[in-house]
Amino acid sequence: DSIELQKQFQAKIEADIKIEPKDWMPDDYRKTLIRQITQHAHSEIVGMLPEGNWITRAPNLRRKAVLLAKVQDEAGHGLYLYSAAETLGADREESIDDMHTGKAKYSSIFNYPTLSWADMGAIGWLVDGAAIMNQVPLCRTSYGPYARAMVRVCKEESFHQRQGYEIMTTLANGTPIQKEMAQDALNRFWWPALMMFGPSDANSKHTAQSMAWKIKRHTNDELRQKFVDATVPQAHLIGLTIPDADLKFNEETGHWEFGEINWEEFYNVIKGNGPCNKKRIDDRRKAKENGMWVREAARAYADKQKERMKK
Ligand code: FAQ
Repeated sequence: DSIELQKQFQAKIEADIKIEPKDWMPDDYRKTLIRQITQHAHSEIVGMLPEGNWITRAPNLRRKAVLLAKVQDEAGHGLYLYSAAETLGADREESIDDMHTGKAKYSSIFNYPTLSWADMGAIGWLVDGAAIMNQVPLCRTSYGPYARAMVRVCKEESFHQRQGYEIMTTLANGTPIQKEMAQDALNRFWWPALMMFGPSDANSKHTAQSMAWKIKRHTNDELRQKFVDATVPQAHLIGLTIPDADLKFNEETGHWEFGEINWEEFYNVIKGNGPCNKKRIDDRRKAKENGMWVREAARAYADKQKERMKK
């Protein structure tokens, strides 16, 4: 029976028929999705912190309104994703607690500090740019609720990427000090942005199975290369230099070849030892504790309403 179900499931995957919450699915498919979707949700929520750090210090009202909207969008993405994970039977509060205890991961990129206003430009341009590269194919991922959530998320990420590149363009065309700020932000965020795509294909333990299930549509290295190819000309267009001495264009393949990623740094950050890991988790834990009374009050109110309805 189980072999038959397994066969039917794989046939649906081959035919590009979406898997829906009540459909039969292998346990490991469910587990892999819960892991990836909750890690993705945690990234959106923790990802609000580095930019939230600059909302009160945005250089003018327009910049402040845009940044505020962008950070709120990330909260929305987190909420869609937690809901998508719930359709697989994941418990939202348990998932969040797993992040707080270090059992569940979130993207390495959000463990780096935001030191100047130019970092808001670099994050929008590079971090949201990398997020789009990874998430556009996820609009075709095999699990229905995740794929549908990604459609709206990608529309918003695309606005985020443009607002970041616009900040970088303005700074790069500004005073020498402003241009230097933009270059410095690029220098600090370039390599961590490349690390967002995950370990090299040779070391990515989940890729083969996730590709067979069409959860992932491209490998980590394929998406990383696409990102480099799209982003290098954008840097050149505004007169900034990619901080990689080995970067060169290969006329034959049509791709930008780039230097070796510092994998020791990557693994160190995902183990919890990046520059801001402790601060990020502390901030999220405190947010949960400080918001507890609001949730308790809302629950008590809902219970009272239910009682009243009975009368
Ligand atoms: N950081 O075998 P693989 C955003 C983990 S965008 C931390 O290759 P997989 C938007 C991996 O989870 C950022 N951990 O794994 C935004 C696995 O963990 P395990 C979030 C990483 O899943 C912008 C282990 O290493 N986007 O938030 C990282 O097949 C601006 C082995 O790796 C997504 O999550 C990393 N960089 O491929 C918000 C997209 N890379 O098994 C605010 C959806 C790998 O130990 C501001 N996720 N790991 O628990 C994916 O596409 C995939 O999960 C990958 C990793 C590609 C990230």
